[in-house]
Amino acid sequence: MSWCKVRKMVAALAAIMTAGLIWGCGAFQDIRPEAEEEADGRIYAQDNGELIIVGFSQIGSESIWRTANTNSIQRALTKERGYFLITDNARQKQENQIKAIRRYISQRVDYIVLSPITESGWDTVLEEAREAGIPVILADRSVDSDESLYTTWVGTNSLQEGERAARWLEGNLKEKNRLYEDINIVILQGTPGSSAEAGRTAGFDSIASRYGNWHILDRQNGEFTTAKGKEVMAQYLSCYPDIDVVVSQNDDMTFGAMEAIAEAGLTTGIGGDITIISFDAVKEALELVRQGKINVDIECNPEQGEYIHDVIQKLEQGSPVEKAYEVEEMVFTHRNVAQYLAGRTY
Ligand code: GZL
Repeated sequence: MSWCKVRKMVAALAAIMTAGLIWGCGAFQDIRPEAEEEADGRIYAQDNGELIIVGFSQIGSESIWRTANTNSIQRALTKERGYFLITDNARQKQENQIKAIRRYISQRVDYIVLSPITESGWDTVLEEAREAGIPVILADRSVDSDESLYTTWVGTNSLQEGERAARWLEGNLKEKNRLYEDINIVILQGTPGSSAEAGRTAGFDSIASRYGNWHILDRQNGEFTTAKGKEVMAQYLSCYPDIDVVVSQNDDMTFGAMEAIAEAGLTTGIGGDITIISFDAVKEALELVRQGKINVDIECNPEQGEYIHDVIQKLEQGSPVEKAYEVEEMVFTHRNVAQYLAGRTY
C-alpha cells in the first residue's frame, strides 16, 4: 500500500472521529408546522385551512450551496402561498432521509420533496410513498430508481457541468499553447455515488480521456466540505510534487484546497502555480474568480424552490407536469463574472 494511501487512512480515521463530534451537534432546526397531528395521523393546520402539507427531506447543511438550496425551497413554499413545509435535515445520512420519508407517509402529507444524497437505495421507500398515494418530487440530485416511482425531478445537469469544466480547460490550455503538454490533474470529488459527483466525474472524464497528456493523478472524496477538501488537498500536495490543475467538485472543497495550497507556499489562479476549476459558483467563490484566484467556476444553480412551487400548483390543478426540469446555469471566469456578482442571490 502506497505511503500516500497509508497517510490518507490515518488522516481519514482522525477525520471520522472529529466528524462524529461535529455532525452530532447537528445543523438547521426542523421546521415544525404550526399544526397538530390528529388522531387519524394526518397533520392539520391550526386554522384548518386547506393548506398543502409538504414534507421535505434535505441532505444536510454541508455547503453554502446546500444552505442556499434549502433557503430557496423554504422561500417558495410559504404559508402565505398556502403551504405547511416540514424540513428535515438528514445530516448526510440516507437512513435519516428514509426515516423522514416514512414519517411523512405516516403523517399523510400531501407531497414529499426529496434531495437524495446518493442515487441508489430508494426503491422500497419510494414504493411505500406511491402506495400511500403521495407524489414525490426529487430536488437537486436524482435517483436510479424507476422513474414511475417519482413524479418529477427539479435539478441541474451535472454531466454538462463536468463537460463544461473540461471544455474550459481545453480552451485555456490552447490559449497558452499547452494543449499537448503533460498536465497533472488532481480531483476533489463530492459524495461518492451522488448524481452530482457521478455526473461531474463522467462529464469531465468524457473529454479528458481524449488527451493522453492529461494525467489524472488522483481522485478522492472531499465530501463537498471545506475541511475534508483541505485535508485531501494537503495529502495530494505531499504526494504529488507537480500538480498543474485541481478540479474541485464544489466551492466549499475549493476553499479548503486553496488554504492547503497557500500553506504549502504555492499560488492559485491566473498566473498562479496551480489552476483551480471549481463548481457551484456561490458568491464567495465568484469573488475569488473576480480576483483571479479561481480560474473558472461552473455554476450549479440551487434556486429550485420556485420550480417546485410551480410543479405543486400544476399538480393541485390536475395539470400534467414534465418528468424533469433543469434550472439555468452559467460558466464564470474573470472575463464575465463582474457583471453578475452584484445581483447574486447566493
Ligand atoms: C449539486 C449538489 C451538490 C453541490 C454541493 O447538485 O448536489 O451538493 O455541488 C452540495 O455544494 O453539497
